[in-house]
Amino acid sequence: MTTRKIIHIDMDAFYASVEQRDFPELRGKPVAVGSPSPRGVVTTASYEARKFGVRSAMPSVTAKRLCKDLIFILLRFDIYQKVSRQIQQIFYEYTDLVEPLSLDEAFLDVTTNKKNLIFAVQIAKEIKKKIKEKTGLTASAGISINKFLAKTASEIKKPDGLFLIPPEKAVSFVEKLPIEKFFGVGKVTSGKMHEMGIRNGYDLKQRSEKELISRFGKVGIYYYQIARAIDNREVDPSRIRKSLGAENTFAEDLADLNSVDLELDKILTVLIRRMNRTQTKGKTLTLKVKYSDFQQITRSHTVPKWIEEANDIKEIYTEMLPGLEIREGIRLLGLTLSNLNHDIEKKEKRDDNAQLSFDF
Ligand code: TTP
Ligand code: MG
Repeated sequence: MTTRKIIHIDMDAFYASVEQRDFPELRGKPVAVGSPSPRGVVTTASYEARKFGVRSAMPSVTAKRLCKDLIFILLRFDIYQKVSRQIQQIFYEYTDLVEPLSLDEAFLDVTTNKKNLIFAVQIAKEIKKKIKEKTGLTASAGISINKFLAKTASEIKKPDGLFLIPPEKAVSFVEKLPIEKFFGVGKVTSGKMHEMGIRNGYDLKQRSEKELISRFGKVGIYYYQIARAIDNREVDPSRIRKSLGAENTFAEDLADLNSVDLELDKILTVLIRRMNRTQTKGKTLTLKVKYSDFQQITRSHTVPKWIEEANDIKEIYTEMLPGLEIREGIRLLGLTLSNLNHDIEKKEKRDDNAQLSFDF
């Protein structure tokens, strides 16, 4: 088996950097992209604002308290999309195996590439240079033998960074890596791992697959593998979004329907933000409930009209709640929208193409 060469590219403080590029008076200043209104949320913060502790997904009110001089800028989604297309074009100069994760990041498999370059580091350097020339913005690159390592690597030297984890260093790199830096290990999980005495990859590797599965469910298999620097997932260029969701794992399990209602309200806010940001609507809503023993249930409802507003969603999930069991406690709640407009548009396009080919 040949070793794969995977690059992960991620733009630095993406929305905020675009705003500082287009409005020079914002350069060097603490900037938050998002609405300053009482219910507003920061989507991203400039590096100057991050020094004060301002972070993505933080309520604007909290951000303002942390940083008195914080400047709020409203989102200009069409501009970010334009930049996103520009950087993707650069990626395709090297390979068609490009898997975008969001507007500002993507995996590239450059094991074989259109320019027949041997060194993935050289490709990453060229891509960073071209991004800078074409958009005026900086990106960070991670290079390694699989997605997990490449993604982890791109975070290490941010901003404007480049970091290589060569195959022979992969295992020792993971051993030393603090558990909260692992791609795919969120805050709640890293907290639990700390409680179990797992501080880094080395500690994680000492646990059996069986123990990790019994503690974390199916994702325990993934934790077992990444502790050994193994990640066999392919870079998938055809991955199109089929659903859009938001979920939350609670630090303490929920014990009554009242708190379920409160938490769903918060999850709804996040989902609506994601829907607005990506201009997504859908026809199916799924409620996911995971109990303290990791048993999971889902309830779905499909409607004939587009689900596009908070009220539509609330109405649907409120109908699903009566009779919902609490059991020993609920550890996770999620809301997912599927049957999306994008997905459907793509399907329609494909059908058009199929139709054309009949004309011959
Ligand atoms: P990220 O790549 O997570 O963050 P970033 O590019 O702002 O900063 P970093 O240098 O750490 O990579 O997200 C990319 C963009 O997606 C970000 O600029 C704004 C948007 N975003 C949201 O709208 N909400 C969120 O909760 C997050 C995390 C990002
Ligand atoms: Mg980024």
